[in-house]
Amino acid sequence: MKNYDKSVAAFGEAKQHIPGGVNSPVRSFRGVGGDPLFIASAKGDKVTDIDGNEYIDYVGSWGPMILGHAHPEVIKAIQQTAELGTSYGAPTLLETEMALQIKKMVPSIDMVRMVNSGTEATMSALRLARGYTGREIVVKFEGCYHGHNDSFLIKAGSGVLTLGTPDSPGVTAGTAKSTLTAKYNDLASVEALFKEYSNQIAALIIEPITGNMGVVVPSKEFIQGVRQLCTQYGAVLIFDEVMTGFRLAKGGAQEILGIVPDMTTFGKIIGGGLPVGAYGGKQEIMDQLAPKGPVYQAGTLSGNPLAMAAGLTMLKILDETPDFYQILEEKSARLQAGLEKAIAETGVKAIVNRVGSMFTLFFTEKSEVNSFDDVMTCDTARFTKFFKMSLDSGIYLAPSQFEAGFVSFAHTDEDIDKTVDAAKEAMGMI
Ligand code: HOZ
Repeated sequence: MKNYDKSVAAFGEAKQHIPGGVNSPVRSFRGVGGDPLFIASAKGDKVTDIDGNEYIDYVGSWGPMILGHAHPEVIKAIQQTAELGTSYGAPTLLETEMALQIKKMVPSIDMVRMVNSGTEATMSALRLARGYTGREIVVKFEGCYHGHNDSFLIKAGSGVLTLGTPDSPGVTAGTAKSTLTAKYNDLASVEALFKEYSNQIAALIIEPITGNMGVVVPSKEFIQGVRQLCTQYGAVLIFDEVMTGFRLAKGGAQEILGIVPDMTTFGKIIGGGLPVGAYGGKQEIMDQLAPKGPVYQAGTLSGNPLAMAAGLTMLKILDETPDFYQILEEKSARLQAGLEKAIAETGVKAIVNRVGSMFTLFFTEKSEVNSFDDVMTCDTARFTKFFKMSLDSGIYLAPSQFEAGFVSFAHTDEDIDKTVDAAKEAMGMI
């Protein structure tokens, strides 16, 4: 049993000054009970807590650490840029370079605006879609999470699902009324909403491959149908690629699925882990944004030079490293194969959903997890036992059944095999 004394004490102290002891709820370990690890440092595929325990990390700061932690080139870019000043609130060359890099990797984007987080990106994208269409209603999916803007905290996933508050108090009835919820992978539920609210729907927002209820993959028929309905009814199709963007492929989930959305939102990955988000899309929509158009959105730290330097360095590595995504696929497939073998050998009721380097081990009796209802069949008590045993074996997973795990380029075969061995041991005991 590892010693977590310092983390336990640090959490006790933090709870006296920070609500719940954390600055973002899901990391509090509320979903699994117990005290969260306080992290002291991270390098490559490992994180080290303040008690000196080292873990193989599959959280990766919830996605952006695709190169592993503290990648030397990313760190160098941050250091060199910091020497020149940390924020100007004025344009820099780096911002245009970043826009060009994003456009190169994601062809559906004609224009892109940088913000400071994924939440800011989705919030701004929705305002823009509303301004562009002159309509109010947004359609989202049960279990999908698009940050903590009021409009999206209706039947949401991620931390709110983990904490059991998918409809947050504090969201006004008016806002809740203009958010409609459909069922993921159920095209008829989307069609019914479009038929009923036809020309009132401004936008449909979706995690094209979900991460915030765990990894769930859309059927071809469903995702193509969603695209077709948005086109037919003149609603803006927003792909929330805060998790999947630049992670599943250069062009994100939209490249894999072969769907062209009208707008796309990105998060932390384009800042190399620094606080960044972005939203972009079709020229005629983006042209509505101030100062060119009337839809207002602003921010002093938007396009911050440190964040741009880190993100740009990272995106160029993803773009220019030969076979980057193929190598990542092989590492992730090794993990999946190992976990599936462990499931078969221990007889535990679980399945692995994986797309590229995103995966979720669902503890369910189901043979497939394709919907929010399937996700809800999971045995969270069993997940909790598995999570705790894994942690004690030095494997750091997301502290919730309803999240994705992330494999990075820095994960070695040896560490993946260690993970599988630890998982097998835990599966045999839960
Ligand atoms: N909402 C994030 C996971 N989907 C977690 C953010 C955090 O706690 O850092």
